[in-house]
Amino acid sequence: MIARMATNPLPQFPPGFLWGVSTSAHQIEGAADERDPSVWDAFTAEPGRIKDGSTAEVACDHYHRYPEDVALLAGLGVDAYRFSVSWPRVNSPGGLDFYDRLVDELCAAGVRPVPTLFHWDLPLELDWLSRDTAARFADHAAVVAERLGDRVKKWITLNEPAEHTLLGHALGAHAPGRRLLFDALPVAHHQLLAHGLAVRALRAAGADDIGIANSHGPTWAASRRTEDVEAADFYDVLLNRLFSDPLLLGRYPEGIGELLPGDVESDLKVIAEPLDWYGVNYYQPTKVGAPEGAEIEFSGLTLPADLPFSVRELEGYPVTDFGWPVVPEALTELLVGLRERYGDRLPPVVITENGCSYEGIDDQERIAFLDGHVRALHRALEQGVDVRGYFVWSLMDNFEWAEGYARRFGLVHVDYDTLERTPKASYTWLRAALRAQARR
Ligand code: IFM
Repeated sequence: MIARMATNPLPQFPPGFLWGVSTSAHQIEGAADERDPSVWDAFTAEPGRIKDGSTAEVACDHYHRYPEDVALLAGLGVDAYRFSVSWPRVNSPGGLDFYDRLVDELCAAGVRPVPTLFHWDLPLELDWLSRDTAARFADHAAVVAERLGDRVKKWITLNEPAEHTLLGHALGAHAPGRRLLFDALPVAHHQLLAHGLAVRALRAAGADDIGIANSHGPTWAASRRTEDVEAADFYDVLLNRLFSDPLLLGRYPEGIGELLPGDVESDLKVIAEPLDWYGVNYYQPTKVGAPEGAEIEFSGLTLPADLPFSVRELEGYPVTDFGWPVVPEALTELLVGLRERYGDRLPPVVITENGCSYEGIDDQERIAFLDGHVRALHRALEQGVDVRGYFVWSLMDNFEWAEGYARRFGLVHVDYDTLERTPKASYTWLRAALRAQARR
């Protein structure tokens, strides 16, 4: 293992601060033939959907190699492991047994299990355009809580409903591959309703430490011109406030509620069930301006020309191998902004994902990225934001959705031919940083 980069010691975080790493079922488990199919299996089978033509049938084979992966977690010294429970696997005979074994292994290793109940791999027969899927999700939550609730104390309902709506249903870049544009709004509403119903189901099963993992990033207007500011505000509503306002304020941003089906007011009471904490996945800020009347390439997506905004290149920052700008200070801005917008309605925050895609085992850029973001997080704490945890995305390289295996986000390298795991320099760096936190 290499850990050349000697960074200054990180600032000290409060006692009890939760350090962890994240993964998701579809991206690492493999063993696709040992569970029911999901929308991602069907999408991946369509020619041209996945950039490198790969599938997640084997992925990291975590399903069979989980003891080795738990040993890596224990060796890293994290307090907690955020993984997701595959809904199609839970529906399959013996599927829950796997999570039972995984949770036992984690507890025996002294790592707290933090499951996410939905991370995009919807059972193939279900559809978020249907309101009934929300009720089915609550049933799924109850089944998992019943089985794991004696050992799992911290729960996450959904991962990034914004991306699942936008990429999967509005733009068609992710499963299920729909290109509904603004007609995808019911997908957002039904996921939020599913979240609220699942919170109730988890509480009924005795859970008292429940959050959601929402993606957030500051939106920066391309200029002070009114057209740019209005376009940026619109984008901010779609990517940020469409999800956080109903959850934390019990209302949709202006103009959105009217576009949604059903008795939205009564659904909002369910959606705004109080949370014990609020999960934030942060990767990058976005610069947005008035529409330019042309298709735009952004984060590997082709955005249509007729949207009421255009995403602009953010110049002057280093970029990851994915082309995402590295802007740690935007994490401080984001957290302070959330606190300002939601005040006392914002529960304690946990960063449920933060990370970067870089090639190589001697990943000094990842160390610099994590170092910068952890410091930015500490600055948010100093400015009074109640942040209680930080999870790195990801424990290991994995199936990065439409990008296939071309993007490596892991602290641990995975050789996809042999499935051998090799800790990267960033793993060694994080282990030392966590030991230093524990010592002081
Ligand atoms: O890999 C994804 C993850 O599944 C959800 N959040 C963003 C990560 C990096 O793109």
